[in-house]
Amino acid sequence: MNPATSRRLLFGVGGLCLALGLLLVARTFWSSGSSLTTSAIDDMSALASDAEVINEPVTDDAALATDDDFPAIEDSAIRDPDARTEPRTGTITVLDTIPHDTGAFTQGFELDGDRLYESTGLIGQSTLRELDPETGAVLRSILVDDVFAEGLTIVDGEAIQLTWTEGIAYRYDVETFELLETHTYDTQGWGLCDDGDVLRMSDGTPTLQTRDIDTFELLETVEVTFNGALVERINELECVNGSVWANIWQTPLIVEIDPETGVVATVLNGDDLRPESTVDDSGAVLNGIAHDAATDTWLLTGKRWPIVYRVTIE
Ligand SMILES: [Ca+2]
Repeated sequence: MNPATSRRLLFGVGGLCLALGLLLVARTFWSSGSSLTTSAIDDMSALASDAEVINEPVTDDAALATDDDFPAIEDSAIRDPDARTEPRTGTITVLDTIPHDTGAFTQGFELDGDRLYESTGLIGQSTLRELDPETGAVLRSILVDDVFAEGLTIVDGEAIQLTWTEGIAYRYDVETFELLETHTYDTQGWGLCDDGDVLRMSDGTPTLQTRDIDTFELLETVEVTFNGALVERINELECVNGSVWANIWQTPLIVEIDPETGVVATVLNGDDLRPESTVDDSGAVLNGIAHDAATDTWLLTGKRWPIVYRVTIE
């Protein structure tokens, strides 16, 4: 072997080793990153696998009357998240069902007093609508042109509706659905809820954003974690008593998040709620969470689900 051939061989072997080394490092990083987020959802699923859904609708209207009918919730850890030190599972109890428009690709769901609002997605089908919370009937609906609408919240007589990738939030007069103004943002838009002084927003990542109610300015962010692992795909949100409740996209899980620390405190398993008629529709996932403050009950539904459940969570 002449010296030139020897040098070429040396460089060749060296280059191969370097490439293999880089591949190994990249694979290690990829594996650890992947397992970090995947394991969070796997771990939550394992925790929630035995969580109970009591799905025998209660038809007695008196059961929906007052907080006094649900003393267990009054005393439960849901009202005192600070008292908890580790995630717990919660129980969903179905009280009643109402019909839901199976054409609605539900992206946002919120009660404002006794009025129920929904945002639906898909390009060409996105809407802002008001539903009758007793019958599920669509009372009003406007088409939102040429965008993929996402999360929705109601603040002081105004509806704020996100878009998925367009970076635009629409602000409407809730009485007339007249567009008042638009805001822009740099991330994707998934879920939105009104947390009193601020808005909470999800963008499909583990990041939970806090935004100014009036200007929509990004104020701060926190990473959502479950037992220290990041939780991806934080989706539809509901702000209740200082906690942020969120469903995890493409899973039946609903989690309660401390918005100051990002820590998941409660995991609910809504697997048994999925209507039989939707099991072959991979897009028909749980995606609507609306809390009824008057009765401390919740309305839960999913994209293209034929049913809205009224439930208690304990
Ligand atoms: Ca909601």
